[in-house]
Amino acid sequence: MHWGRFSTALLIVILVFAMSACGNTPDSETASDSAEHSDNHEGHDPDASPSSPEVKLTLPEDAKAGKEVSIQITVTHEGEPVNDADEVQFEIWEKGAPEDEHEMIDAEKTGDGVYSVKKTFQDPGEYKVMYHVTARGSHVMEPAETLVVR
Ligand SMILES: [Cu+2]
Repeated sequence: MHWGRFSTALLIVILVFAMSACGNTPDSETASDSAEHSDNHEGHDPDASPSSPEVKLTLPEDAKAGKEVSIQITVTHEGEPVNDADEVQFEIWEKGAPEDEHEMIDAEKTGDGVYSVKKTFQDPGEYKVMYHVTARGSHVMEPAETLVVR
């Protein structure tokens, strides 16, 4: 069994799913280009292949209803802060809310590799927070994290 080939195919499936899940279509040519690229260079020096940026989500520790909080991510690529992200959005919804009630908020760059939004939750409850980052030819998103608002 060709595990290498299988995992490349799987990666493409995940990538395509991630892009369609987003509602917008980031540069799909870049995606197929880089997939071809890694195919052609299979078995070569791994440092030479393109890598995705890393994203770290920081949720407010003490979120209270009616009080503005800041939600932020830090984006790095190969150990360096990324200050030229093409698009950073936060998707926020109350736990259990249908897809059409998910709020998409464009983030602002507020520091070195840091992108954030300010948000006031009107009601206490459990909220889901997810980021969508398009940078350096990759789209990065992780399953939502839970934010408890008291
Ligand atoms: Cu996304």
